Amino acid sequence: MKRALITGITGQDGSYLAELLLGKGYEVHGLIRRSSTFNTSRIDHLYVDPHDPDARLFLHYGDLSDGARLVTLLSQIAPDEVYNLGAQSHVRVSFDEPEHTGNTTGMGSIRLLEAVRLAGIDCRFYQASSSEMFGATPPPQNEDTPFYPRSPYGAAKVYSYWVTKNYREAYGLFAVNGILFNHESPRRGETFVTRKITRAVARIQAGLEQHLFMGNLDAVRDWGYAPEYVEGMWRMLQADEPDDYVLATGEKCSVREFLTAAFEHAGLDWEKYVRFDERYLRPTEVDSLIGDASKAEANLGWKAIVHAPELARIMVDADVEALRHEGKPWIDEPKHINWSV
Ligand code: NAP
Ligand code: F7E
Repeated sequence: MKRALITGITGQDGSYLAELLLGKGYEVHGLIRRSSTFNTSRIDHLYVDPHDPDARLFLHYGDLSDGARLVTLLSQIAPDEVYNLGAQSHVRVSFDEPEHTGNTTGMGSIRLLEAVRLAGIDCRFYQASSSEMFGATPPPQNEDTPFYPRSPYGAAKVYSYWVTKNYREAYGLFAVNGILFNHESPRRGETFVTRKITRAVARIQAGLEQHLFMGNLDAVRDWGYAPEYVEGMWRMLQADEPDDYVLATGEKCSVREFLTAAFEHAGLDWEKYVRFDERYLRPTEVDSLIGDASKAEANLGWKAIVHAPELARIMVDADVEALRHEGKPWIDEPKHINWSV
């Protein structure tokens, strides 16, 4: 049985990757952060009590800012594959918390690479690199496109990209960079633009909200479907040789076009509801990201299937369904609170 360690297992990609690897018969270990409220909602459906002899998912407290803990965990778990998905992953937030973003999204990667080296284990290493590294370099972008990051997040990812490459060259580690363009799903964090839109569509349709406040609608992205992208991550680690790969759909879609598709799917005209709020602008914007994933198609047999318009429909349907089950928060609330204490 192969053993994998996933940092960022509680995030969008981590949850899909854990599902994929468990489905392939792996034993999966996940790094989770201690938090005062539960942060495992995306993987709760996968969890089996570790006392159960059939349990194959194990969670460990840790943090990418704590190098000693990473060395201990790598030594104890001795994984065959390490997927480094943990990061402060929000571009806008990286302008508010640049130092924290550098410490986790950048330095976190070298702590994990060092932990692999110091633990002396033989494993394959996946680094979650990002199209944000291309930043201001015009599309189409592929593995040979120069980096020009436009945020502390993008700059931190560039650092992680290069140290991953360096550990491959310096120590012969099977280490790869997956340079992934935006990928979304119903599990996408609520403050990323696609999910913010589809969640608002569901709430506006249900009469719970009247307006959606947005920033730059002209930005162009290449939006794919997250479950397909975690399959690409896995394929990169099964290749004969370590190499870096772009994963993308190759199709462009502006924020405005995504808005239109999402609202139209619910029978709504977005222009009646959307308002501008400058707080959602970034000090420096990435205007256009459109990926060329032909290397991944040629070497890994990977190709994106779901494109932006269908993605918008999948996400709207999921948010409409989620709202149906959620009920109204003010009615549910007393059920969760023990007023007598
Ligand atoms: P996400 O939903 O924001 O998940 C991020 C994960 O990182 C969460 O599990 C989070 O834990 C964890 N994390 C944050 N800070 C940490 C720390 N200090 N120590 C350990 N774990 C920490 O991100 P995602 O969309 O799944 O993306 C996965 C990775 O791919 C990220 O590295 C992201 O930057 C990168 N990426 C994403 C995209 C995309 O379009 N989704 C594209 C390119 C690259 P909590 O749950 O406790 O917050
Ligand atoms: O913004 C514009 C915003 O926050 C997309 C992360 O997964 O993908 C993601 O980064 C675009 C930007 O994602 C709002 O200005 C307009 O141009 O959904 P986003 P992102 O910045 O592209 C890359 C590949 C990653 O690696 C990152 O981890 O949408 N936009 N109005 C808005 N964005 C947000 N969040 N909110 C708005 O109201």
